Amino acid sequence: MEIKKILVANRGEIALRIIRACHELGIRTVAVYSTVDELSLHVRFADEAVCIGPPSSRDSYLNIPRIISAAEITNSDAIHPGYGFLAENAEFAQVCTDNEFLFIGPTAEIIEAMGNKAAARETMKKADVQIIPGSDGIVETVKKAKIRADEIGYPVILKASSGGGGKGMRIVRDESSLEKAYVTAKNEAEKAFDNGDLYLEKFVENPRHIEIQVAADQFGNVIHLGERECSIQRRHQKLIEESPSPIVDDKLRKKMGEMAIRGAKAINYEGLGTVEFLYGDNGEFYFMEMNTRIQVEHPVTEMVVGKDLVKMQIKLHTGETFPEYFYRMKLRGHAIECRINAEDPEKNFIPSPGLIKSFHVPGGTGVRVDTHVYAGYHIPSHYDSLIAKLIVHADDRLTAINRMQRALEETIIEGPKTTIPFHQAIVRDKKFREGEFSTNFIETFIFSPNTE
Ligand code: MV4
Repeated sequence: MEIKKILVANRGEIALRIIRACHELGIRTVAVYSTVDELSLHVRFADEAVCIGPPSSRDSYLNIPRIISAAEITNSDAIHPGYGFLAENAEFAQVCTDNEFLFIGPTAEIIEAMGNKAAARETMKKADVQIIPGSDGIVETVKKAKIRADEIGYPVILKASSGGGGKGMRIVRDESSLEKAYVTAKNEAEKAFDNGDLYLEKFVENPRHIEIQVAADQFGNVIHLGERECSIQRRHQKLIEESPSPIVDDKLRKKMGEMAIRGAKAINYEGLGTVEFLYGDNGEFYFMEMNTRIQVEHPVTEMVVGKDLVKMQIKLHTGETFPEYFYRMKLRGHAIECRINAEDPEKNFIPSPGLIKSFHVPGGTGVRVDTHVYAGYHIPSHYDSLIAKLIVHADDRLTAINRMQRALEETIIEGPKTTIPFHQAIVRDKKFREGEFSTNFIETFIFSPNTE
């Protein structure tokens, strides 16, 4: 199938990232934008741009009819959803297909199957993928949750089946607090996702979040591209990601990789996907969720495999298969990404939108910056606060950390407060440098800005 024009249904750095991949493939691009994004670089660098509405996401980047109309009037062949917004919306994928636009992502059926987290657990269990001990599907009542929690033992965690990433989640340390946790988690889930279904898992203490990047063609071939270590997160937002993980050796990578491939094959997966695992301090790892989109942190994988994942993703959806050497892809060196947000780390990460007065990006060997902003750009307050991803690559982890320190030092952003000082504090930290951390790292981390 040949594709001449792709509409990018997103904004910010990822929209620009996708436009770059398209242009290298000789594919024309259409940007869509809300009225506050007119001066963003994704609009500037696309071949065409269509304003799809006012700032509110609901009326622009989340508005399916407006995006489909933009694809129609520009005669686009395909739609790339990026991450966030409509990327994992099964209805959107189906509407694209029904209107004869190629959706750059898996089918609506696969998105739905993995979007229902309780059902995804069951599906993966059947595929012989190790899941966290827990409920079979949803727990319909407090009583049923109590019975299952007794069987697997406390602590347990209640999670929203439509959730993912924190909302509608409660850790339960003993039977006496289960009922209240169940009710509050259910209410939260109903409010946030319009679906109060909950499932139960054994709570894994001090886990690491490690995910495997997979890629599948349309002929049943699936490869994995190594892991990403994503344990450095705050309130379920990742701050730093790296590849490889400091604790994954060749043997563990092979086991995790094979398990991820088995899971992807079991659901006839198509395109790029990520299988998330929790790694416990007992050395065991368990399937947690599968993400059916290109992820924010994909560049760390790109740096160690030396491949453009967005180009690969587009090619897979146009029916290309993997060249033979992809099955014995070597991972080279170590990559780290810091997400730079317009937030004040000294004021509980309160968003800090507004005018960027000056903007200097670092450079030199092994340094990459993915951003849609520039000096004179106004960060709108309506969307997430990611303004740039700083990615470094080096031969080994310590060299990469030192390179990240150097690159952070060179980065100058005047105007908004940013998370740069926070990143500088993390990369100075002894435990971080030793690779000894879990998802609890930030909770116990004491931030003191360097005043030198
Ligand atoms: C868990 C877990 C421990 N055991 N699941 C899921 C979404 C991700 N953002 C965090 N998640 C977790 N799932 C089991 N079975 C620990 C986390 C977790 C977490 C949970 C509650 C509050 C804060 C947390 C911080 C990091 C990880």
